[in-house]
Amino acid sequence: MKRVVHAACPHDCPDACSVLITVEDGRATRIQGNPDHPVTRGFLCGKVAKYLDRVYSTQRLLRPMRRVARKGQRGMEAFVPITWDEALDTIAAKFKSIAAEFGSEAILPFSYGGTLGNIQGSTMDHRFFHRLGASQLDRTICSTAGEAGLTSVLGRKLGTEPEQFRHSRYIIAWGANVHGNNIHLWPFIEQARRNGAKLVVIDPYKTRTARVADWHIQIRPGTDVALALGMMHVIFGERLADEDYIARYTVGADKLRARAAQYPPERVAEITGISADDIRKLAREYAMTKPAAIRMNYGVQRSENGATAVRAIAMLPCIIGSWRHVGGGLQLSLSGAFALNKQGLKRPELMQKSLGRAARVLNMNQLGKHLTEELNPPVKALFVFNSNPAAVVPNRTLVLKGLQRDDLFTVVHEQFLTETCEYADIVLPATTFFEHADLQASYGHYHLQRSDAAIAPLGEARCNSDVFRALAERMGFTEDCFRQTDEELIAEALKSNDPWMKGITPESLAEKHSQRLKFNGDDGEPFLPFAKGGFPTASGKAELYSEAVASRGFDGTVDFVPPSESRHARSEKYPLELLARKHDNFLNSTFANLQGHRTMERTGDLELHPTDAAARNITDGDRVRVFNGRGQLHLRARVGYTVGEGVVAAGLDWAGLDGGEHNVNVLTSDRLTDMGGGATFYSALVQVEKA
Ligand SMILES: Nc1nc2c(c(=O)[nH]1)N[C@H]1C(S)=C(S)[C@@H](COP(=O)(O)OP(=O)(O)OC[C@H]3O[C@@H](n4cnc5c(=O)[nH]c(N)nc54)[C@H](O)[C@@H]3O)O[C@H]1N2
Ligand SMILES: Nc1nc2c(c(=O)[nH]1)N[C@H]1C(S)=C(S)[C@@H](COP(=O)(O)OP(=O)(O)OC[C@H]3O[C@@H](n4cnc5c(=O)[nH]c(N)nc54)[C@H](O)[C@@H]3O)O[C@H]1N2
Ligand code: SF4
Ligand SMILES: [Mo]
Repeated sequence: MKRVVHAACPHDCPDACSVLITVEDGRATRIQGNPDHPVTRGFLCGKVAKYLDRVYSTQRLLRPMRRVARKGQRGMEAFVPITWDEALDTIAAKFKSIAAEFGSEAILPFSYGGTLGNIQGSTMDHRFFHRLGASQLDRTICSTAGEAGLTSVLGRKLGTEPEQFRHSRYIIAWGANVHGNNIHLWPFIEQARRNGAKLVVIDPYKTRTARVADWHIQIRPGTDVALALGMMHVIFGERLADEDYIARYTVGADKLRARAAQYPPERVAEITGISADDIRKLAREYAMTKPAAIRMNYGVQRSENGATAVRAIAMLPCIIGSWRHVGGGLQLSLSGAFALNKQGLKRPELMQKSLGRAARVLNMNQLGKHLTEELNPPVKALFVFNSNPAAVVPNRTLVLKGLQRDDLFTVVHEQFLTETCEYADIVLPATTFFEHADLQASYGHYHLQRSDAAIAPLGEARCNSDVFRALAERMGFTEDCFRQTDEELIAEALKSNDPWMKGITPESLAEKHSQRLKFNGDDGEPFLPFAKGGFPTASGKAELYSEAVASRGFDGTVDFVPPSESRHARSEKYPLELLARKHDNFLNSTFANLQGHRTMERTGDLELHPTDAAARNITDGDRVRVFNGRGQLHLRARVGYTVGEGVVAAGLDWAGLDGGEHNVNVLTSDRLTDMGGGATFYSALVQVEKA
């Protein structure tokens, strides 16, 4: 029998696609983008279009396993299969003994974006670890710096919906690799360009998006604050600002004017590497072409001054008043619109029961430090799911040193034998989104979706919620919340009095699969979050000066502070700025292990500028050693103009594939961003030499 199941792609991607899965006799035979979904519009990215290869890969983990070899040894031979009962009993016994000896905070959950589904992403797991009294994980690896910067100006993570970009006349993709990481915005941009819109890309790397743009501005990494201030200098100086919008809906404009006056284009040119004429041209075009929209993405905030950079860029639409226009404004993340019942799902009050207080919070970007430094209590157990920390966390050498500890009990719940599994004591098999139901919000559009399970779990795989239900039972947690089914969890999530959630119920979602949030009480009208102010900040206005930011020791407007790991440090030992990038055809470390996906991607390369190559006697194709004080790796030189002078780039990959050891995170730093505790993947200095 043949049927078509409605699902939603749960990967960490702004597009949150509506997916149709054809199932024949219990087996998925086809995947396609839903043609009726207003953002998906009938196509999927190259990664997920090949998803059957992932679901039915012969490398899928299908049984629980126990380690029998030393930690760090690769391959299935390092494990023997065990039953779920044995696995769960072992974990529960270990958690109990560790809690008794060291306190429950010696146990640390570690998860991130394996699935962004609200049920499999963070519900039962949070309940479980709260009830256990485990340490809390500060999930900062991706977006918290940007969130801090954005909300310091706007108050909430809201912005321009993708459907409106078709009406824009001027589009800036600012640290946003639209073609690689946000492909469903592209058709709207193309539509706008057919109507005469101009696309500008501000990125230190010549991405696929930059190559097809009208104008690529190859900014030096970590200097966006200066560029935004330079634009403001021109906009204020040449009276291009929307003074009416500023007067009505912003605070701190005068302080900001004074600051911008310190950043004439000539000074900004020296910092950013962009000519003063280009800075003037960009500012004028942006302020004078209506409507103008900025698609900023998280690339901007992976620098030491990343939160301030986002703060500075978020001020621009407030100054030119582009929030007023359909097709104007700015988008970074739209996730703040989804007022789901997060408290009800996560039950933070359970911590009171176990600890009588909130458990300590550990920043995930510093996992290596937490596992290797003296902590009280030390981390003695790590439960990893929805994440591959051995690959994705910065300062990987330190992370591996920690994971290598024989006295650390590590559980990994996974679909594949990842690099992290190489250090696991117990490995548990996880389902894919084909095999479980979920509720899917988005950070790149305003449609809430229900994802149905298409097929039965493969082998003995279990979904995240099932694993934590079973563990709660083993631990003797008797609260009712541990017995809620996934369907009950979906209903719980939708218990919300927020007006934008009106009319979105378990029943309506089961029938319609996808519903746009109800912004104006009705469907379909363009949503203009800040056309008439309404900023949910302390002042009720867009904060061009922020007391909260100032009280934390930063400039209350914005000011350019160069990253300590940047060319401004004038390091002779490590003079090159590294962009430790994502691949277009992988999703962070996900998909990198699948041969079909690898053939679409160039891996193992170090991209460098001809001048930097010549200075080191390196020619295209040479093997090079890339190193700094944290680590080294060997890559193949690719000489060209994808990067500017003084900048090199390499992609995130699994170590150990193709016989190489090329995981770029041995070079990245676990230093945190200015605000938000974020990761600084794009602030790292290295040296390169011919191997
Ligand atoms: N194909 C694919 N899609 C993905 C992902 C993936 O790995 N692959 N990852 C997903 C995830 S987890 C996320 S968070 C989103 C992220 O989506 P993006 O925010 O788009 O992510 P990045 O690729 O980190 O950064 C975007 C661009 O910022 C540039 N950049 C780096 N430093 C600077 C700087 O200092 N200034 C400026 N202006 N630009 C800079 C980079 O060169 C890069 O091209 O994408 C998601 N989608
Ligand atoms: N050098 C460098 N490092 C980076 C980045 C970069 O740009 N450069 N990007 C950073 C960013 S933005 C992010 S968001 C992080 C991402 O870090 P992670 O969230 O760890 O991302 P992934 O590498 O995609 O690993 C997710 C894992 O979850 C598993 N998984 C998927 N679904 C499920 C499920 O339902 N249950 C369970 N138990 N497991 C599941 C997948 O198989 C996969 O191995 O990486 C960061 N690391
Ligand atoms: S990864 Fe992104 S673009 Fe690809 S199918 Fe999933 S949501 Fe869509
Ligand atoms: Mo991310």
